[in-house]
Amino acid sequence: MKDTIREMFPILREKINNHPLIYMDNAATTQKPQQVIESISSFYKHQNANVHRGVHVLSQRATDLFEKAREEIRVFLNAASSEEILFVRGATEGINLVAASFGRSQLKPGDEIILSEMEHHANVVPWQMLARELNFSIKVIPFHDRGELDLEAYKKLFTSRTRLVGVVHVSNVLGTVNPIKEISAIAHDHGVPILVDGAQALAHEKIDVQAVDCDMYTISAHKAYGPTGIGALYVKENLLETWPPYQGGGEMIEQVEFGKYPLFSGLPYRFEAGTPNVAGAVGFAEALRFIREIGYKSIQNHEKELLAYGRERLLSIPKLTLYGDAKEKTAIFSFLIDGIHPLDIGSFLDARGIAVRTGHHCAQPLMTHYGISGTARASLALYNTKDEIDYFVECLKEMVKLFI
Ligand code: 7TS
Repeated sequence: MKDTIREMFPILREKINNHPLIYMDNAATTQKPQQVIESISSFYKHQNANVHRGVHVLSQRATDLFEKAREEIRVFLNAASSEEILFVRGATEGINLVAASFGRSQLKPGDEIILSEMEHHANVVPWQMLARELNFSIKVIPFHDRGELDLEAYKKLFTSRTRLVGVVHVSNVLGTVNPIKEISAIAHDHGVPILVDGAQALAHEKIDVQAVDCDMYTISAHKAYGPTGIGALYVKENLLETWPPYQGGGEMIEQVEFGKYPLFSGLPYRFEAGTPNVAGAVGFAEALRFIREIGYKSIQNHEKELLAYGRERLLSIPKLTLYGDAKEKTAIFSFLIDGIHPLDIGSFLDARGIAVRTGHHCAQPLMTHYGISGTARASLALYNTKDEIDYFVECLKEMVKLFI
């Protein structure tokens, strides 16, 4: 990737512990390009107002920008209609919305849902909380050690009581890109809707919700060069029409009278109670423009090169185990070094300016699969370079010499 791309990210000029920042914690959150930062600042300087409720010019400007952002997301995901795009705080809230609205209104005692063993806690805990309340059960798709879902085992999990499949598109620990088109088709053969957690996909993969034919798909802007606190949930319109609102308040009603049940707004507003994160939506749309200008092709070419290079370099380190070697994967390296605690790896690298994450990465069932409690994880993005990988590997080699 050209230097001009790195120059678009002001934070990459930071020094950390007297070293140039090498940011390899992109699965937690990506850095933001200048144009995204500018778009948010410009919104507050020139357009700030509440949306959908004022006749004044600023309110109309803010409303236009907010609805334009929804349309940008629709185009980006190739949803059929912008009524299928709900603004949420992020992937976590998207999944909680599905659980609170669809789940609470449609799941019954004795029902079953299917999740995978490699889910982030965001797609596990909301279902566990609801399962206790409603008495349904959760079945789990196992994965093979190299990090690929066992689709034969998946097919055998369906019964007449299966009501939902929930699967992560890209694993935040292993980088595995799951075959969601195939997983969706299998769910639909059984008449079951599918929810895809796309938090880790948006920055790396072209998403086409109609082509993969999933029913629900959720994303977070901050994992794809956009701001924190904003994301989107896509839900097929014919399903969304049957769901009740899950939060009440302003924006989501047509009429309220004491003594009567409120009359709710149409889609998508029925699911967007209260003042939304307008500036966030503006920044989100700008991040999508940024991705589109660069193009997934160049992003993927670059990241695939980093993946192949990094994998080979890391495997040259004695006593290092890499977790996740799926055929289709993003540039994420989860690893352990025999005899060194992952936390020490994180601190050692931090002292040299390298940001990686350590721990269970909110995927404890996945850790249980491997019989470990956590890993060190370097997750790359479009601005990382081979030189950074070289330095990262040198630091790890130095550490192995010192510690073992
Ligand atoms: N789903 C997946 C697959 C994720 O990786 C994450 C966050 C979430 C959901 C939640 O997203 P949020 O934007 O709502 O917080 N993953 C990580 C991670 O790997 N390290 O920190 C956060």
